[in-house]
Amino acid sequence: MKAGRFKQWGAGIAAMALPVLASAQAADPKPWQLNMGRGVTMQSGNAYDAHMFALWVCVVIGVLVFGAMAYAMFKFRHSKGAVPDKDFTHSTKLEVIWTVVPVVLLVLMAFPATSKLIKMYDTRNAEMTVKITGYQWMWKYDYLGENVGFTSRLDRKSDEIRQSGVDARTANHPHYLLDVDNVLVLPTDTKIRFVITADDVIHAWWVPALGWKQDAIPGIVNEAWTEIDKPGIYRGQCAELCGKDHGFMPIVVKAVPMAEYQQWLAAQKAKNAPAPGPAATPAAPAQPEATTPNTDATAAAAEKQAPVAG
Ligand SMILES: [Cu+2]
Repeated sequence: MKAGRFKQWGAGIAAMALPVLASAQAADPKPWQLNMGRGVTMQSGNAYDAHMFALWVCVVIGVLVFGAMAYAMFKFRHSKGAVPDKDFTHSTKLEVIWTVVPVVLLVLMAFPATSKLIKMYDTRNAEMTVKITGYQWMWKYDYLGENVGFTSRLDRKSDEIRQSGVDARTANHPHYLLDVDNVLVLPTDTKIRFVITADDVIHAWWVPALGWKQDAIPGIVNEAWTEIDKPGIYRGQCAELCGKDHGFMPIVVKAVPMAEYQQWLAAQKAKNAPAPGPAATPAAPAQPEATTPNTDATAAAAEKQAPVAG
């Protein structure tokens, strides 16, 4: 019984320590991953470092405080003849110490955090811009100046599973509710600026591996940027409760080397080019689907304004 309990604790502590030691190399979260991931951008690395710094500061404080408490409890106990000091009221020296030390620590932590935050919001010198628009319940991506744009919504297989009523764990979908029909393709090692807005209610665009999330608010254009270090598939979700299908508007970013991105972009442009004859209509990108008549009308209006709509 006792050995079993120790084993459990051992496994728990190892589970907590391992992600710290391995600095959570993988971008995708793992089952039972307790620490945050390092991600694949400068911003996510900064956030991770700030988080680890604060974590270790807290660990040291925790060990000192609980250590002192445990020591006092065992050393000065009644059965050992300890006598309480009934006249003690306060100690100015101690009060100064426990005020000054936390203030110094907070200032120490604020300096790197602030400089990192300032870098995080510096969208200047971006090499390209992608406009992200949130809809109930999908995302629309426009590559500004490229005449390329499309909507990105939950993959049909996930949608079928969720509406079928079967237990999703038996459906054997490795990325259930995390796949989309059209992924956001981005080049690596490129500073990409995002302008983020919404067409109906507030959403939030969040891909943990990029290290930030940004609100998508109707009538307001928020900015963010990224520069992805390594190619890969990075998944995210809407992070602002936006209605009944909030949980069903995932995000998939596919980061590829610049040459591959250029190829993909050229193919997308060819797809959007006007057809040579009236008979041959090219396959138009998926239109925002009607969820309510109102949403449909506004989405259609947005489509009309955007030059990308075929
Ligand atoms: Cu949403």
